[in-house]
Amino acid sequence: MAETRRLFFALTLPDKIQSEIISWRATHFPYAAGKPVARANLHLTLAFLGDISVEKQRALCQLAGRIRQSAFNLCLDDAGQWLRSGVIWVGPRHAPRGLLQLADMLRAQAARSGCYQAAMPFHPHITLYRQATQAVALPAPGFSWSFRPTEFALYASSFKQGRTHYQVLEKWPCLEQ
Ligand code: 3AM
Repeated sequence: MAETRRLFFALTLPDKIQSEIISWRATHFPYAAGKPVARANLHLTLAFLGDISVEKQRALCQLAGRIRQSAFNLCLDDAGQWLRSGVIWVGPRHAPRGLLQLADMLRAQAARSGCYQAAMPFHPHITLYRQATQAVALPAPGFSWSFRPTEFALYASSFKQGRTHYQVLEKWPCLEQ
């Protein structure tokens, strides 16, 4: 059988924002809220591709390289919990148009290439905890991190020795106008 990898497109977060979110998480959530996502694994998923072959990966990378996405500002000022999937997240209260366009393009390219795309609407978020199936009190509004994403990336996800590892395989810039 052809070798496949579990891949997804995501926005990378600047190191500084990753560190600030981790510090904030440590002081604003109960210790046992769920399984915390490691600092280096914080990302904003744009399109999930599933387990795909090297050929399909190459084709999707070519298509991604043709995207000309203008840069946009992203303000992370909202948090929530999805009890069914056990996810606690932070994300933008108002998703910038550029972010929605980028996710739409990547998801449409993925769908056309045969990668199943869930019918659920895109809800941009950064997962902070997984396996958070008991409701927790969310931090009061007032927090926010703003930045200008400079790139999006193709990530490979693997699960080894009880841990999820993400590896950035390729990156593309968001273009300044
Ligand atoms: O890190 P987040 O939560 O944004 O939830 C999975 C994770 O997103 C999502 O892909 C990201 C990397 O694993 N994911 C996993 N399986 C999925 C699926 N079948 C999925 N997204 C959509 N459909």
